[in-house]
Amino acid sequence: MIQVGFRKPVINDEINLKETLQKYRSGKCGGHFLPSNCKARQKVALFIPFRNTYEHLKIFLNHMHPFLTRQDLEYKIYIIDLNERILINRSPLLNVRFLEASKDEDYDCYFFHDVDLLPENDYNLYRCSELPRHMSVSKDKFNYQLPYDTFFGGVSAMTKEQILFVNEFSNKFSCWGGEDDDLFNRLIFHNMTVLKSMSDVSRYIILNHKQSPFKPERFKLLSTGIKRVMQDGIKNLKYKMMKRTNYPLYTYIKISL
Ligand code: NGS
Repeated sequence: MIQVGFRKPVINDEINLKETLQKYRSGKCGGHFLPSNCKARQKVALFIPFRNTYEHLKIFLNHMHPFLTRQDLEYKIYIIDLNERILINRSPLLNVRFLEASKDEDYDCYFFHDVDLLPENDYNLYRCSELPRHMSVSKDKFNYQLPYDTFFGGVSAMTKEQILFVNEFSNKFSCWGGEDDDLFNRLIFHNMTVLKSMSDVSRYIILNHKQSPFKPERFKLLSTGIKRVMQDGIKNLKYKMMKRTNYPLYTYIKISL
């Protein structure tokens, strides 16, 4: 059965960003888009952690710009990369979302978005609510079921107030896994419920990729996470800015830890 709002993402190796750019030229640079005939209700920053996944990035941008412009959003896409090539230290990379985006604008909504996830339904509205939102509830890889109830990874959206209240992600998680579970624990510790969209609307296709390296220490960090909420997070993150470049379809930021 075809669902209302359903649009199948185009996934092929032929996608070329010059053509995407010709179709979705905004007049502004750095991947900043505005609706042409109205004032958007929310200004949204989308943060995409990037690890040499250029093939995914092309498919992602080609899908996301038309998807977001159809929602009449004002938005900007940030690609965030790490200078260090050896260790993938993921959680500080995520914490930069608020610190760097808020240099440009006081956004109403800050998204964290994996580059390999493509929304399939136009009714999946990219905006924030009075509670943190988890967007990527159902993925084709899991037969469109939530992998576990407390899952907060993939795509999520929080306001500035929500981010600052919980001190964003812990900076201690390296490699893959656990940092999103830890953020979920922080939200619950602060008595915040997470809003989840209905699974037939929040459907995502996942692009194939190799499993990133992970470390067993993440389970210990998770079990002691709540003790560190106040001193480990956005408030004590230290990083060096290596590069910040405005491209037509996105702003590229490279940091070093
Ligand atoms: C869990 C990880 C989460 C991760 C989730 C993704 O096991 O960080 O898998 O599942 N937790 C730990 O490692 C403690 S996925 O959708 O990729 O199959 O987000």
